[in-house]
Parts: sequence; structure tokens; C-alpha cells
Amino acid sequence: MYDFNNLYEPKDIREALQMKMEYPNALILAGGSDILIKIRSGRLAGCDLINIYGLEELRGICMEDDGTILIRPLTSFSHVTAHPLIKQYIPTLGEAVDQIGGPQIRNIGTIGGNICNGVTSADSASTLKAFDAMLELSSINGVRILPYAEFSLGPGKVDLREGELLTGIRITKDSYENTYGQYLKYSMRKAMDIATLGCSVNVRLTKDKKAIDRLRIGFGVAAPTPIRATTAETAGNGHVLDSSLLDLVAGKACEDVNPRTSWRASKEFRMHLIKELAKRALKTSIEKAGGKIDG
Ligand SMILES: Cc1cc2nc3c(=O)[nH]c(=O)nc-3n(C[C@@H](O)[C@@H](O)[C@H](O)COP(=O)(O)OP(=O)(O)OC[C@H]3O[C@@H](n4cnc5c(N)ncnc54)[C@H](O)[C@@H]3O)c2cc1C
Repeated sequence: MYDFNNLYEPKDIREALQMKMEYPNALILAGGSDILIKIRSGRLAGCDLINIYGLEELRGICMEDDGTILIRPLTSFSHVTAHPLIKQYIPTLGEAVDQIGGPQIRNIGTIGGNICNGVTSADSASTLKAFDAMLELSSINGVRILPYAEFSLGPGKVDLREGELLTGIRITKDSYENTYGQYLKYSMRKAMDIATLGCSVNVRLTKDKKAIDRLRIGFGVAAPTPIRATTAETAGNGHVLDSSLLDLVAGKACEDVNPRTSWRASKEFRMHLIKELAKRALKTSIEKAGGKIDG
């Protein structure tokens, strides 16, 4: 039994934005894989819903004139993974969301819902952070562009203001061009389990492939929100591909994180995972980019 009150069904984005302004307490319903569970458990009992799932304008992936890749928020995880632009330019993102839930969840769950729910374990989050994603937030009054880095405000809290919907996720060409990456998820089960820890790395090597030109690292469940490990990135930027690199970056990552003890894992085990996953994801990213440690 789903205990909700009113269900509003806009026919286009404009009507959805009008409804969101008119009924500010109504919750946006996308694929429903988070929100319907909360309604069923009684946590959101009696809420009003604005169902945007049928709005095709909010679905799909394309490349803009300047090479920016635009992902509309209702794109399902399985469509993100299968899309030719993602496969060619940002395969790390497709591989990351392919580790979510099972096939049914990957077919119904949307990438927009995954980041709007604001949880640190969202499998798309660390990769989108590591690729410096920019968010398009629309209201009836206009559009606000916000770096995803500034969207997470706390556990389950995001910077969605009154009347706003997430209407686009952009990754610029400068961010993905000539970069190679790897997302690693550690979970207690191989499938249908959320991350105990997630780490997404991407690198661009120098032309001679002897050093790191640009390093980016994102973590999930290493802090109350998904984060970038900027101290570790600074330590790796410009570093030659020698045997000290992996330990240096993994050690510095420990300065960027603030994991907690939960029933899934202790803080100490998460610190161990942070170092180990950072090392492995960095090594694999370097190899995908054609580099070799001590090569
Ligand atoms: C069995 C199961 C397994 C799962 N496994 C994983 C996993 O391994 N990894 C993982 O990361 N997640 C997992 N999830 C959660 C994952 O399915 C969701 O996070 C999903 O991405 C949410 O998308 P949705 O479209 O279903 O969102 P909904 O449930 O419709 O909405 C989620 C939240 O986002 C808001 N919202 C949605 N779209 C917008 C928008 N465009 N603008 C503004 N607000 C919006 C809603 O109001 C709501 O607060 C799992 C869920 C289930 C049920």
C-alpha cells in the first residue's frame, strides 16, 4: 500500500516547474526506486507527488556543439551504460552505474534520482564528481548552473531550491578528453548491495606517457557526502610514473576523507579500503591510458 495524497502528472517541463512552484512540498517522482520505498515504509506517508517520469524531454544523452556531453536526468542507468557517447568518451561512468542494484533497478532507476537523493553511496556520484559534472537546475524563474561539487550539502541533503528540478548533467570536453578512468566498488555482496566504499579515478598522462598530467579522484562513503580527494590529486599531478606514486596518492587520500563506522564496516576498515581502492583504481587508469609504473 502506497500512502500518498495527491499525484500531479505534468505534460511537459514547463507544467512540471509550475507545479513544483505551486506545490512546494510535493515530492518529485522519477523512477521511484528510492521514493516509493520510503512511502511504502511510512517515512513519507501522506505526501504529494509530481510525477515527471513520462517527460521525454528530460531523457537521453547528446553532445553539444562544443563537445560537452549532456545527460538528461531521467536517463536510466542501463541507457547510460549502453549509450555510444558514454562508451566512447566516458566509459568509467557507464561502468560505474552498471554496478548498481540488479537489472530491474538499472532499468527503472535514473541518474538524476541517484544524485538528487543526496546519499554518499550513490554509485554515479564519485565518477560525476571526478569528471567535474555541472548541474542544470531549472525553476519557473530560470536556470541555475551549479558545479556538482557544490550540490551536496550533507547526508541526504542537496542544494535544490524552492521550485527547482534537476534538468541536465553536463561534462565538458576538457574534462573527459584524453582521460582514462576506473571506478571500483567494494560491497559486502557482489550484486544488489550498496557500496561500503566507492572510488573513481581518472588520469590524463603527459604526451610521453611518463608522468601524470592531471589526476582526479572521487570517493563515495568516505565522508558524509560524495567527495573529491583534492590533496591526493595535487600530490599526483605532475608526478612521474614511479613506484612511489601509488603509495603517495593513497596516503594523501587519507587526509581528504572522513569515513564513519556503520553496521557495514568500521571506520578503520573503510580507511584501509580508501588506500587500497585508490591505489588499484589509479594503477588501472594509468594502464588504460597507455602508461606503466616504473616502465
Ligand atoms: C533494490 C535496490 C538496490 C539498489 N542498489 C543501488 C546501488 O547498488 N547503488 C546505488 O547507487 N543505488 C542503488 N539503489 C538506489 C537507486 O535505485 C536510486 O538512487 C535511483 O538512482 C534513484 O532514481 P529514481 O529515478 O528511482 O529516483 P526516485 O526514487 O524517483 O527519486 C529519488 C529522489 O530524487 C528526487 N528527484 C528525482 N529526480 C529528480 C529531478 N530530476 N529533479 C529533482 N529531484 C529529483 C526525488 O524527489 C527523490 O527525492 C538501489 C535501490 C533499490 C530499490
